[in-house]
Amino acid sequence: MRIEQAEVIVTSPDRNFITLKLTTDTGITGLGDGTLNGREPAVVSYLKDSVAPLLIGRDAHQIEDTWQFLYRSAYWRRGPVTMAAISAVDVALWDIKAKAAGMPLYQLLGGASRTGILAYGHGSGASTEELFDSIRMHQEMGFQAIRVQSGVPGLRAIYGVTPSKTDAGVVTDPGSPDADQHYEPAQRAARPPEEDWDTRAYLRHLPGVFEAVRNEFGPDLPLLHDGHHRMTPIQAAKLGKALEPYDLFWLEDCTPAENQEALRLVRQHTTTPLAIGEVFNSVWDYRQLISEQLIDYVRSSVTHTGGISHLRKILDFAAQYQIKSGIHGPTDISPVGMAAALHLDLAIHNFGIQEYMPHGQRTNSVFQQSYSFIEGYLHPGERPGLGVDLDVDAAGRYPYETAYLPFNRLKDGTVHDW
Ligand code: CS2
Ligand code: MG
Repeated sequence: MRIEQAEVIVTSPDRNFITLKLTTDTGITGLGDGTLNGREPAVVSYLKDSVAPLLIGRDAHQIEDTWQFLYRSAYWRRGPVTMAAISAVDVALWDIKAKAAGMPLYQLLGGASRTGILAYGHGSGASTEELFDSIRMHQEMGFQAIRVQSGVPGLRAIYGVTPSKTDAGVVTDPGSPDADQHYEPAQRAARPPEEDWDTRAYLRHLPGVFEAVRNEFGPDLPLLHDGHHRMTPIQAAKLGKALEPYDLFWLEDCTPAENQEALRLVRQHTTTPLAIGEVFNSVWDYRQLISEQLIDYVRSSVTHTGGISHLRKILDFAAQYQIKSGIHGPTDISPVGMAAALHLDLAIHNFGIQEYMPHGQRTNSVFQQSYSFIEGYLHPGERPGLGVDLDVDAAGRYPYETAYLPFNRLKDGTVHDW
């Protein structure tokens, strides 16, 4: 079975998505997600100019050889653009192979290790009242685990919280007419939007938010929080310790982890579980974090980490240290990338939890997916392959629009992680 065609499909229903579609000489097609929020054109060029021409004529069944060829023949190693492009190829080939075998992709990964995939939703609010409303709405939608993101007094805008009444991160129903109320961090603009930040104000405010949430919703509800790379290690240690009474499921991206040793300091001070890795793109970014058990959850998405083939290897490495998956699943992971995550989630033994921000109505008109969300659990479905189809005509109705993620400046004007 040879690859005959490689098409890069750019579409921007609720936000920009980059999809690779491979077609074989048997007529079987496969889809892969190469979306890199705020840097989509770079992945489009890498795929079109440096990858697609090399795929034509290759045996579509040779997934591992294609992966190693694309990784090593480029000479230059790793990086988000390269690994998103390799991921799109890898996932499209797994989609093809599973369709050729006539079974859902998870069956090729070892079959189901569980009946459903526990998901967490994005609870958020500029105020405690809005936050409580958002948590209740997610519970009504069936979510049994909730991420809590809150505004901070004195800050104009903050990651994960829309200033408006509309709840950040989720619409009441993915197909609802207010889907365009969806929280989307990347803003369609000619330049990255600037937001403000004050770590000390955040550290003073957040423990009180979790105390209020625990008092309102009780001790059992699994609660998560995303620090989004904005603290120093000692600040992360301070927050992790302050949140221990509220028994978080995890504290995510508590400090930038390019310096993996930094997590040793955090680990010394707190037992709050740590999740890291959504901005990482290879096993090398995790080597120390996993081998020294400095984290509890691997946050990478399939889309940004070289695909199913490479993320599976990372998760198998993590399993040796009792570290679990917490695959990244915001709306800037397309339904194709989400489906790939779900097949992996279902098959691996060391599954932890899956992030789930339902896509909006326009996105669902472009990507027809077979995955389901029922009473807090996701399932990829039983269709052969990934279980996602892309309507090329619908995709053509939403042309790419330049969009950038925000960045932070501190009060003195210093640029800071957003
Ligand atoms: C966030 C992401 O979901 C998360 O954990 O960190 O939404 C992140 O802000 C976006 O993926 C950036 O594109
Ligand atoms: Mg995050």
